[in-house]
Amino acid sequence: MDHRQLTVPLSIVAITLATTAVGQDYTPANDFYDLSEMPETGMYPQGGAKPGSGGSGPPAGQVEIETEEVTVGPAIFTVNYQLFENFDALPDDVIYEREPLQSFENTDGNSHYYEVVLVESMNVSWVQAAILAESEGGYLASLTTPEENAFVFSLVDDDKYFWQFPDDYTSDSHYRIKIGPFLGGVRVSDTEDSLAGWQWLSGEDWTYSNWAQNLNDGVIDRDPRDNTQPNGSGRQNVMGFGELNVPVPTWGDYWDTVAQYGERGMPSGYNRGFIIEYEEMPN
Ligand SMILES: [Ca+2]
Ligand SMILES: [Ca+2]
Repeated sequence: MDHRQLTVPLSIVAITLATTAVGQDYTPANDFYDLSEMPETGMYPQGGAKPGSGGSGPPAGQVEIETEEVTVGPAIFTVNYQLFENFDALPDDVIYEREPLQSFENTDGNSHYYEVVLVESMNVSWVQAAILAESEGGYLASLTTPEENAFVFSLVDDDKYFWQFPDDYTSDSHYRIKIGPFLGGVRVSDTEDSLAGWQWLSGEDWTYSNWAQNLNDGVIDRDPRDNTQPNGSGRQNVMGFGELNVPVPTWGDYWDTVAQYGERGMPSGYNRGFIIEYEEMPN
């Protein structure tokens, strides 16, 4: 199972890595989305410098969290928030619900099991979700056929699994986009080509994809920008359902800082869950 190797090394790397890994390219509004009601957690240092406020670092009374490199499958992430090795280790303010396993027989005849994890507290990053899936003996779901994609989407086809950017989030036109549950695709590429380098944590070939399309219909896609996914210009390296204005079975690529309130000038949004796939019935 080398292809699913996941380690959380103890080594601490230079903090500069965090700022070179990802850059933001638009300006936050003055009246930024108020995060004061969000739960306090080590998952991201709540109360840190809010966008536009200048400064950085942890809020008073909170421990500085070192930046570290974390290897997840084929990818390396630089994170500045605490990670937990399994569900039992999660702090109490991570509020989640693990839903009953559902089985599905894919077109190759293999039946796998799928577990939706609803994270109501919206404070589990893609990296953390991948670690939790691995700790259970599974992986973030790989959707390798239209049939599997349709089945898994049917498990999360509800607004409660999709986080929506609030209207007052930013003066940027990226409004009311919904970020859906995380899936197991990760992009490993040095290029700016958003389509390049996608891999499944399962190790399966990336032969099927279902990226969201720009619809300009005013209903499903109210974002006036060209919003065809993946649109990360090589900087949105994890993925999940969504990135349109209603729950959709198509995919968006996301910043790995989604669900992480870090020092990068603005949060990249939140996330309300993820899907674990098991090749065999877990214990
Ligand atoms: Ca799969
Ligand atoms: Ca995207």
